[in-house]
Amino acid sequence: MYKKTYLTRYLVEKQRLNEHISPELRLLLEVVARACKRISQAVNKGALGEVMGSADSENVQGEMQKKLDIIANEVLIEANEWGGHLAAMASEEMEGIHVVPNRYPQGEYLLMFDPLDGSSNIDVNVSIGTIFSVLKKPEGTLVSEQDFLQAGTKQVAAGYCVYGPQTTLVLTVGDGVAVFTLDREHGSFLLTQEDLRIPDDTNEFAVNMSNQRHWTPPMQRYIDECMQGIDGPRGKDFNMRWVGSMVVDVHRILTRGGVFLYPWDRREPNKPGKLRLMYEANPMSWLVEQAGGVATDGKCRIMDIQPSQLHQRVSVFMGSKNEVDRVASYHAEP
Ligand code: P6P
Repeated sequence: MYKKTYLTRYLVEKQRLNEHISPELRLLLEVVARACKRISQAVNKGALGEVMGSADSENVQGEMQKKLDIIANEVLIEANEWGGHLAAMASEEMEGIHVVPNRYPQGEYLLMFDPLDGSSNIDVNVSIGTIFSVLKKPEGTLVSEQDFLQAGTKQVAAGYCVYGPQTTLVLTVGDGVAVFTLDREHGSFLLTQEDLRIPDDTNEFAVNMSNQRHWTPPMQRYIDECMQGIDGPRGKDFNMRWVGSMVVDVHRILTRGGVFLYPWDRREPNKPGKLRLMYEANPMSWLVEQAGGVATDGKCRIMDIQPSQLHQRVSVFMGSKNEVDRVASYHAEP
């Protein structure tokens, strides 16, 4: 009989083995998981829940917001205000930080999230997800935006929830990567995989090929060699997958290997990349590294980047070690 390990039991066992995992952190992650379950229910209603389409508003990134972007953001804020384990939150959908109001119990953690990654896929019924990252609030001071500007190596928990054919919660607290599948009958997340490993080699890359003419020469070279297949310098054929939801493309890579690429391109030369460091690249980088993969911005390890802005962007190359090392080596050449 399959050993039924629910999220709480998994976290209690990790708590016993790792002193940095406090009961408060465990409870915080359980609050986030419950919020993801509620978001999953809203997403699954689709048109029946009157949650499809745009909200006729823009987020801080200047992107059109979908109704579900706003709903997901509100679900996460409300759940975590009551949760009592946070000092403050930051979200892709909000310009500044959201300090937990004094009428709620205050905690020592900082939560950052992209409430609904890939929201352009909502209206066409393609998988999307929530990405989250947890930091500890520095001692003493009243919480401020500056407290969030910590390198990815300072994360104490990171994860995502994919709203697809299954609702799948994937997380790490620094001791491997675990996968939980939502058992809708009982409304609980059941451990279905742990200690995920990304193969060092792969023949599958994830990139938006329509941007090819805008890339730098090293990026052009890497993809061109993959496209030459077995007749080219790589000596093997490659396959391409691009969902358009980072959370889904990275979930595939964590599950079967691959390399995810979103490099700088000439369309917005003053921005280092499209994806956001604090609540997309950093949490995904920790998960990838915990599964034996590599995550770089083309020059350095993503998790070593010292943030200067809450919504700063970054180039992203992550996944199977030997492929990411190769594309990074092309960028390192003079
Ligand atoms: P493009 C979704 O908007 C997102 O931030 C990531 O989830 C995804 O990987 C990327 O943008 C897709 O970007 O340019 O292919 O639409």
